Formats: sequence, structure tokens, C-alpha cells
Amino acid sequence: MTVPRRIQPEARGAALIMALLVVALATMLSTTLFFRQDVWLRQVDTQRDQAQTRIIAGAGIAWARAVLAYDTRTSVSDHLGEAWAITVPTTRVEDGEIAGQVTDEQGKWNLNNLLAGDGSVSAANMEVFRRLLVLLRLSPELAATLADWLDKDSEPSAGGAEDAYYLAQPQPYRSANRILTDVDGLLRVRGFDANVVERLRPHVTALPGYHRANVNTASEFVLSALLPDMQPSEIRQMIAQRERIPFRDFVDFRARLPRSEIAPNQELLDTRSRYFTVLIRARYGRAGLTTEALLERPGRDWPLVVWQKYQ
Ligand SMILES: [Ca+2]
Ligand SMILES: [Ca+2]
Repeated sequence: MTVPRRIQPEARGAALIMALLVVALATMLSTTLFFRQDVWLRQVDTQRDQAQTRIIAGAGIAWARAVLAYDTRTSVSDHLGEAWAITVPTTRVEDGEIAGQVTDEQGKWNLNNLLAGDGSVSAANMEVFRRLLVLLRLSPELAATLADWLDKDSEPSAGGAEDAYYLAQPQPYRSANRILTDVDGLLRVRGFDANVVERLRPHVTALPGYHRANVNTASEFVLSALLPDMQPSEIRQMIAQRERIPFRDFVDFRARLPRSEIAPNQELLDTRSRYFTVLIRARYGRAGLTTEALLERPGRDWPLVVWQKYQ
């Protein structure tokens, strides 16, 4: 995605994220200099490389948390012109390298929004998911199947599936009856094979609880699913417009809609985000690793790591 010109943080944002990265790396690397004394044994070499790689990756996660903490203090909304959205290209550090990217998870539609706050199925979000599935040329019936997987009861809804289906499989298991912890959790739900999940993956996320999508960062597909009153051309215009001037809040968003007949549902939409993922690629000597973490930014506090995976 191109960074919009007028709101581009330009050199200042890039300098900021690089400065925070250098601080994070300096802190982490200074603790491990003793590894260098052990170069006489190849096995120790390998262990050193792996340890240094993990340290560089850890510094990358710390960097992302620092950038997001800075953003909280300096802005009221979250959009793609901010410093956190700048991709850090492969950068040399000591004898290794690091690359990183932060993604707004609320630029995607949260699969767990199928359950409203009280645990019942959210009719508005069922409609959003059905529309998203159709836009992606997938069966809208998958919405009912996922709602059954998430909801507490074991009564299949129309077109859905509960224990009776899953227990009849060659390797039987039960319906989760709880929210997904990650998008890969879909693979256990009837009808969500690897192809379906890969088609959905760029547009969906699995966050703890109910979290609205950010209209400043949402993809064209997600916006179309959230705003059924809008024409595809109007959605594209909105994306071009938000790159010049991001939406400050819901009132600003509603005021800038192209037609008065468009009725956005505030329960589905936001202009700022609480959840981000950071993807870090680190390399040192012969070792390399890729790690991804889900970060939660609660209010004005330092972001927390919800989960971290190594690939
Ligand atoms: Ca922000
Ligand atoms: Ca259920």
C-alpha cells in the first residue's frame, strides 16, 4: 500500500522508528556480549547465532511496542499515514539484520464479533460476514457454521453444525463453543478448508472479544461488507479520501459519507484500534527466524503481548 502524501509522516516518522529500533537493539545486544568469547567451538557458534537472532527479534517486538506507545500519546485516531504503519526494511545490525512490519488487526473484520457482548449471536455481524463471504466468492452458509462453533449451545442453527457433525468425523472432536484464538482455528470448523482460510486470511482476524473495524485501515472488501449501502465506486473514493484526510471519529466519518441515505452502523465501525500484529524477520550469522506477535494497546498504557508465534 502506498503511504498517502499529505499525511505522510515523512522523514520524521521514519527517523523516529529507526531511533526506537536502535535503542531497543542496543539494550538487548549489550546483555549478550559474553557469547563472543566462545568462538572456538562450532556448536557454540550455532547456539550463539540462534541466541543472538532471538535477541534481535525480541528487540523488534520491543520496537513495535515503543512505536505504538508513542502513537497513543500523540494521536486520537489510527490510520495508515502514521509512523507505526511504516515498514522497516531489512536493516543491518551488528553482524545480523532485522526487518519488521506492524499491521492494524482492526483493519480486518473480527471473526469473534459473530458473538455479541452477552454471548448471543450478533445478527448485524452475521450479515457482515455473509456479505464478506459472498464478496470473496465463498459460501455465505459458512457464517452459520462458524456461529455454531463459537456460541455456547450445542443446538445446530439452520445450515450450521454442532457436536453431532464433529463427533461423526474419522477423528472425532467437539464443537469449541468458545471464541477463536487465531484465524488458523477456522480449520477445525466444517467447510473451512485450507483454500477457504487462505482466501479469508487477509480480511479477517480473531481478537479476544468484540472489537469494531477501523474505517481508516479496513480493506476494500471489509468496507464493502460493513457498508452495504455504498457502491463499489463510493468505497474506492472513500479509500482515496481517507489517505488524504483520515477519519477523526465516527461523527467525522458519517459527515463525510457521499449520500445522506447511507446509514452506517456505529456498533461495527471505529476510527482507532486496540490490536496490532508485528511481524519480525531476524538473522544473525547462520541463524534466522520469523516471529509474529499480537499486541494489545489498552488505553494509554504500554502495549501488551497477547501471543507470540515463531515460524
Ligand atoms: Ca494513532
Ligand atoms: Ca455451539
